[in-house]
Amino acid sequence: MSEIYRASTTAPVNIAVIKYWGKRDPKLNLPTNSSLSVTLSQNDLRTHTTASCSASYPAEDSLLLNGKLQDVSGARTQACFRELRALRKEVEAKDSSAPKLSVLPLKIVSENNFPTAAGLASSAAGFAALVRAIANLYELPADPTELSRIARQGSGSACRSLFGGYVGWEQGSEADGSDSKAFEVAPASHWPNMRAVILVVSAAKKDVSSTSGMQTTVATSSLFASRASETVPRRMKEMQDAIKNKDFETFAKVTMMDSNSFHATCLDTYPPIFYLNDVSRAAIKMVEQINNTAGKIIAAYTFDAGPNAVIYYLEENEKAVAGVFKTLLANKDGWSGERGAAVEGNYE
Ligand code: 2P0
Repeated sequence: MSEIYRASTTAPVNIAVIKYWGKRDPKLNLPTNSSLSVTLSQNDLRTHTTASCSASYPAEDSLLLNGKLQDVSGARTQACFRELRALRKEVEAKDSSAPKLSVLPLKIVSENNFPTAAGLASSAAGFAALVRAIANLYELPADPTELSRIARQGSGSACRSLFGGYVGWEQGSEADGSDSKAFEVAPASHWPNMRAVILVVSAAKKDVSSTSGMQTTVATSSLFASRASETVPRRMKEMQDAIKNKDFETFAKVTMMDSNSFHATCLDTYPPIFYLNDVSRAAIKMVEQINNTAGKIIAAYTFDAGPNAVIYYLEENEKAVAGVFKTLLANKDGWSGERGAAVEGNYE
């Protein structure tokens, strides 16, 4: 019986406050602008992945996600496998006693602890967990920056899930992507009272995938060029300063404005891409009302490539922010469209 080598890890979902939208190289997932996200607590939304390899396995690599066999022949998964095997080969070349794991078939088993039907993006946590699980299996130096470059090739946003807390993704300028990687802006412990509530407006699969949507935006939107070259670089700096200074009002304002800017470029795409719906717009109005009542900004909305809202707030404003949304969801009156569900998220 051949030995089975095994390693497990988890990776969290991240929600961008400065959005990644647009690639300058679709093959390497090199973006047209830098981005910044907040990593969700592992207790809330995360992927758990076990990677194993053995001479006794069938010759083909395999990936099981939530109990379903996935196609691993795609260029993105293959790029991750190839890069990790190359790094393992270096380990084996340096240490002749290291078992030759790089030539063994891989078996990857992943589980999300949130319902796939929730319509929440899982590719970021998925590829981050896959890359780290194999890196652990291969006993590679677990430098998250190095691993982020590999995970980026699986899914762009995955590079940000290799770090906890507040994470940037430097767009880089090299053609080979060597400087397009994630970096830590601040650990979660820096601003421990940050909270989020996720409003699942629709569990339906999005009709325009991020990968194809952003390509159409780059090709057709005239708003897009100024977003990538002027708006985002300025906001990256404002956002990093806001996080360093724990300045919630600036953090929130920049978050909301960047979400609006991203969705404006979607609308400016031809044919237009609509991710927000009436319920999303009602959530925006509700946040504005909460902030007006408070007399200052205590809540921020942001939307990814779908209608679900993520609302950021500080723990001390739990009642005034999350409480209002929960009451609303419990009592459908005044809430148009499909009934939402609240998923609470802490940041750690
Ligand atoms: C983000 N999104 O920064 C932005 C905001 C969606 C809207 O990253 O093609 O799934 O796999 O690199 O990472 C979604 O894009 O795209 C995304 P690929 P990905 O979180």
